Amino acid sequence: MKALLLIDIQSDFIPGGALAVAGGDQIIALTNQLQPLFELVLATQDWHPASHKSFASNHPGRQPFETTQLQGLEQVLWPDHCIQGSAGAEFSPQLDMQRVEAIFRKGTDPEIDSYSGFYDNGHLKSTGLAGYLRERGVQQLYLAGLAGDYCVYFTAKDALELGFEVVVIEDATRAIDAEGFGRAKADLLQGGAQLVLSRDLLQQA
Ligand code: VGL
Ligand code: ZN
Repeated sequence: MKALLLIDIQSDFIPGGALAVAGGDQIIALTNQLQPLFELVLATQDWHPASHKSFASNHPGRQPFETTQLQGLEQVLWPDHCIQGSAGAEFSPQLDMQRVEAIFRKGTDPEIDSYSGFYDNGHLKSTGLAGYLRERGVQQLYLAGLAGDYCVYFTAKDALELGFEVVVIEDATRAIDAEGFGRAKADLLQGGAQLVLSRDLLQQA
């Protein structure tokens, strides 16, 4: 059984948002078109308290996109984004949510960031996504969403490690940094992930 996981398609990651990913708006109609090909559609939602330590604003004198150490891990300092209950944390209003059966929130612990939909960056706590997928009999996990070089990449990496077959729908994602995304894709291929284009899936259907 295959599932489609929509990663962080939230207003703050869409042009006009606080941590806009260039072209992020261009994947929404496509992900809506892809949804009917899957028996199960799930979503993740970046969901930070205002006090989150991944925000540059919580480190006096530091600027967004600088790096620091957090819980012994390298951490990019982001602009404030996806604050719990804010408009920017909402799913894009253009995103079809009727078929989304469950939403996995991440990034709620102010002390650690969480790019993957499965675990925080220190792999200290699970979101429950792996157990959910196993209980629903999912073997193949298709990924779409934002951002390709952060949350899509780390979700794919964990999914591979957990033993799922991973398919990244390459044109249904956009990256913050093109070079970083190039490295991420090479790493995922190396780890056994597949990269496909949405037209290949839509033609098969
Ligand atoms: C993300 C940076 C910070 C993402 C989330 O969804 O890729 N990136 N928080
Ligand atoms: Zn975040």
